[in-house]
Amino acid sequence: MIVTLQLIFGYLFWKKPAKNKMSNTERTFIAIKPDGVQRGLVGKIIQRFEEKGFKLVAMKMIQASQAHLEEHYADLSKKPFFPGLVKYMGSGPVVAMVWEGLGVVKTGRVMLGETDPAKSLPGTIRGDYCIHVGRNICHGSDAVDSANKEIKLWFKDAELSDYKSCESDWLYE
Ligand code: D4T
Repeated sequence: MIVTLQLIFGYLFWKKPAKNKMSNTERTFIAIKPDGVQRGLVGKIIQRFEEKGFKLVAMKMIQASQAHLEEHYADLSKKPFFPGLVKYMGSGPVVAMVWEGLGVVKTGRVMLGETDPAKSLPGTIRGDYCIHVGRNICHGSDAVDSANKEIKLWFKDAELSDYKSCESDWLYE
């Protein structure tokens, strides 16, 4: 009897985890493109994510192959700018990074600004540091699913650091 009551109450008052609940350990893939590297903006872009409070989980400089970039931008393969995009992205090293934090995918995109720098507000990375859509200095995942896919494409599991940031208790309640 008691067990039955426990089951009924348990069922009634059990709080289902929200399906889209945001997590402090959400991750996004951010890349500083070859123009961002050449123009000496690596430090400034990293600084913005650090100062915001996001946690750096992985970072490396890599000159990506054509095949790798074609896979990264596979969704855009039918676009007229695709060949130029792949060529530009492979024209020099990029700084590939994984950043972690609550809502980092969406907030990361806000920090980057619009794809077209001309439409990006001052205060955003693209709004402050670039002019042309074909040289927009940084990439950021556009959704949690694509972030996970991109992180897998650019990093091995062993390259992702697992550590507690000493700031975390002061960033989250
Ligand atoms: P990335 O992927 O670089 O963060 O860009 P976005 O997510 O903001 O935008 P996107 O996928 O639509 O475009 C990818 C990449 O293509 C370049 N591009 C885009 C371009 O050269 N000409 C264009 O007309 C567009 C729309 C810029 C970003």
